[in-house]
Amino acid sequence: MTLRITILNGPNLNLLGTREPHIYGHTTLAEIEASCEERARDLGIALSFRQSNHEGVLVDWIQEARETADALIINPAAYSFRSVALIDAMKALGKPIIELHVSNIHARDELHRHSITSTAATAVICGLGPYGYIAALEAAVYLTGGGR
Ligand code: CA2
Repeated sequence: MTLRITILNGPNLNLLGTREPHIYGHTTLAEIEASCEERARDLGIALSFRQSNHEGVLVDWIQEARETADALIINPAAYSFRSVALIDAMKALGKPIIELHVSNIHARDELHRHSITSTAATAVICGLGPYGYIAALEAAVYLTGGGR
């Protein structure tokens, strides 16, 4: 069976590549999506790639992934540091979850250092830039045993 992976992106990630390139680089989210689609094709993954600036929408999509995905990759962005709603939804998923950050949050300022959503993740990837998304796809294949 085809492995189904959902990638969710949180608030302001639609601005990637347009500002603060010293932290987030020059690659846009559309370019990241295109490279994920290409890698997913090679790996035989059916990919859903989405972004929202709204916490409740992200909660809805995590709940939807209970039925539609075998693993979840999520960059919760600013919600990483305050969203109990995302934690609850992630804990209810019952599937492998990889939390992903483009930057190395551990080397950031106090405000961006302590992800609380990672407590509900199976694994965390950070600091690899846009390549983190590819690494996360490969890790999702590993975590799911390569297919259903
Ligand atoms: O490094 C990451 O992927 C982050 O999740 C990105 C979040 C930040 O709050 C986290 O600490 C780490 C911010 C995403 C906003 O991205 C922007 C990109 C360009 C211009 C403005 C914001």
